[in-house]
Amino acid sequence: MPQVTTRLLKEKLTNKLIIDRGIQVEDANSKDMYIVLASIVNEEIMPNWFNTNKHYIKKNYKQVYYLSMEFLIGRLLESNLLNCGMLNAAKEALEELGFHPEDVFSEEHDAGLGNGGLGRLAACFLDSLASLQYPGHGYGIRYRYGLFEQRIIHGNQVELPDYWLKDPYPWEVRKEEEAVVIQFHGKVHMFKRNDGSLEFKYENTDKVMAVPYDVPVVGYNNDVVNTLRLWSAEPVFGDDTNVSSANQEFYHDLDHQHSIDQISGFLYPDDSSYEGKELRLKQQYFLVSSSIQNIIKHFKKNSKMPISKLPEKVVIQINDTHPSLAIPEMMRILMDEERLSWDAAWKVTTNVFAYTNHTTLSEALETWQAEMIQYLLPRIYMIIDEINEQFCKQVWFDHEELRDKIPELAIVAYGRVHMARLAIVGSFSVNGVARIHTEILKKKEMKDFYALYPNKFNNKTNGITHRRWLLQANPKLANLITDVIGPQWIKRPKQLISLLKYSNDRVLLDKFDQVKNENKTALANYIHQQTGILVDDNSIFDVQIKRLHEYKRQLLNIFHVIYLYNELKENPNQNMTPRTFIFGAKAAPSYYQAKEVIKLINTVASIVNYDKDIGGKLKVIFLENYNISLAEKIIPAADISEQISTASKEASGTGNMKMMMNGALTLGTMDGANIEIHDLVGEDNIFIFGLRAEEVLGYYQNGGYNAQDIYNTDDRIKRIMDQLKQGEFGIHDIEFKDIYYNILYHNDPYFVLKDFEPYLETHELAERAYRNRQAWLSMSVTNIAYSGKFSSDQTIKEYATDIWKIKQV
Ligand code: 26V
Repeated sequence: MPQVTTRLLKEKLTNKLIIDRGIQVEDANSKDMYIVLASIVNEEIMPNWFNTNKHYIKKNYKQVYYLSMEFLIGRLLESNLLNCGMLNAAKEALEELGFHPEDVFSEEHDAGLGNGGLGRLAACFLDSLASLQYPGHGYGIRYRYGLFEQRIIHGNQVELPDYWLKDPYPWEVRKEEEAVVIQFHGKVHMFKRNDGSLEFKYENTDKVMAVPYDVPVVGYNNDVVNTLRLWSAEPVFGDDTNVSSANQEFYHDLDHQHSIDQISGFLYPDDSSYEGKELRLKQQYFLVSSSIQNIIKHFKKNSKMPISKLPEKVVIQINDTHPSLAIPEMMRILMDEERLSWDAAWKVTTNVFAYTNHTTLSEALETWQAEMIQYLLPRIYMIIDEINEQFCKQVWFDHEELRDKIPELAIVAYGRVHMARLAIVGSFSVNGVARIHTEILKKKEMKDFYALYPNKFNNKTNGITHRRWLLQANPKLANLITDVIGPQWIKRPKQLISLLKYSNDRVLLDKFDQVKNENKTALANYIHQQTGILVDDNSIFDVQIKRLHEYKRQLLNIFHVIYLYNELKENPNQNMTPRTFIFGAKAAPSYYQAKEVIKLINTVASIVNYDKDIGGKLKVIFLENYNISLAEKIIPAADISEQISTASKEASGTGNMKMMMNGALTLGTMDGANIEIHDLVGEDNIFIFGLRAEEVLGYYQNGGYNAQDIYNTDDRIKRIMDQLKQGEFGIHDIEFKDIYYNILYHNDPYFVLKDFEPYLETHELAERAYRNRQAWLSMSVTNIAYSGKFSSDQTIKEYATDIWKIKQV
């Protein structure tokens, strides 16, 4: 794209304000500015979008489709400007016209169509696909309500609906002509055709229209624009051939209208425990049926190849098991509509799908009541049943050694459909998201499947897009890096490694110091404006930002804070580097224990932050409504990145990578991608503590841990636990009995007490290290230098070569 100059942009903005909105710059507010700037960016994007599509069709490239119930894309104006090469000019133009770019960008409502790591990963992958010029697209749902907005009221989480589409969303294009019909319920009738093949006809189905809204995915400075296609559920009106008159009548029933609206109504806000709700199942089938229909239609129209060749031109990645009904849906279309035999259809299907697993937590594993699938999706259930039948037979006859294991391998067992098993059997690739996670899948969680299909299993360590998480979120650091090593790292993030040469260069370290300090001051100002609390920008910014979950152990973190507070109360003059503990976390609305922890953090904050005795040495900040745009503010200012999950529980983590890339040092357990960070930077550049995964798994298997013993022998812990139970926090007499009992009477399932002492000692090490400014900065630069390895560009290249077999265009 030609570089747009500041002068030209100013002119365009001024003209557009007049022509589109009838106002002059002097009278415009930041929202007007946001609207016209987005429209100017769209003018750049649209021709490239059209050309990219045309080019892909003309060359008939193999395409990858990323199917996901979640895409946590956040705001798009700034990243689209960045990727179009217009960001600097736009910022200058806005400033010269009297606006703060930050205010203008903040007018955009975050697209929060995801819960956390899994949804954000999908968004990073789309950015990398387009930036590396891969033909790859996302399919998801256009939820009218994204992840709830969190307010903290009297220390408690309160959820508000996130109506992110209140204002027109400038990045979507409705494509009515591409709508498809999805059918639920009804009866299936089977007929024999003259040639002996079977025909299936559906009767009395409930039909729903899936209407796509396309969002452009802009590559970085390369004119590529891929597509994120989000489906919206609408009633089927008019004299559409598929709709019976009974059906039309049926939709006059408002309840039904309502139940259709619900399908793309809201994102399920729980990523911690699986619940077998029918609406969620409807959402899943709605996504996969519309997407698979669309993919096949596109293939037939553009490739002019027989359907049996689908795997040569199409590969579909399913993001966790949530879209795994795509496998029987593909079988259904291939057999019932394309008239392939079972065997031919199975061959195509199992060469098209690849599955990524994102968790080994048993409470998150999806299984559906067989009867529910049978009632909602009768034809799909028949197919699942047949897949199961054939699979079990195959194990029985070809793998005698696994015969006993059939109940644990069967896709349908004891009245439930096991989605991970379906996904493994129906895919040619199964991957975990960090080295340790994949090893746990192979050796433990999916051991028997690994024995059956050793070649399917592979690892793809997660990554993050350095464009959003460094270039865009931390322009000062990005510019400094470019000043030092030149701009090549932007296209090839692994070249950040050149920074290593400078990790002891005093002049340079001072500049890094200055950037970090400016970012901390900016965050301190934001905190002040949001909470009224003044934090010391010379204090250590210790950050834990992620969903609230017991295994992530925000509780361990706040225990440490309470310990420090107790120490300071006893000895206010002790020599301690001031610390600011920053939290951001949403709890699933129904997750009681998680909500108690939020309340505890806020209660501790309300005591510590106002206690004059401790001389401002300790501050606790809980920033409400943690989301992508808040992450962009916090991460550049972090000194310490808390990654303290119970070892073996965090599949990968990606916040760990974002903070590393912004110069924070990880204080964490040997879990998920922390291990790979540790192996890269070396033990001198990271703070590792606590039980190892083998030890945790060993305790689970053989017992041998007793939380009560630690409570009885460690006075520091006893004191904290008793304070919780008795509500003995200064003026507040709120008690946290449930936390107390949960730990002591359930034997501390996440090993909070067990890891407390090593955690505390490691914090002491970190505090001491922080006092040596040069040494700290040198560690920080070392971390940035190695972080290129965690660019999602690297991850996507590995998916593309090992799994997808697609080429950069
Ligand atoms: C689970 C469930 C359970 C059923 C109801 C709805 C629902 C929605 C989302 C999830 C997601 C759980 C899996 C997940 O988010 N895993 C995270 O994936 C990240 C990206 O791979 C990884 O970095 C995190 O470690 C992992 O926890």
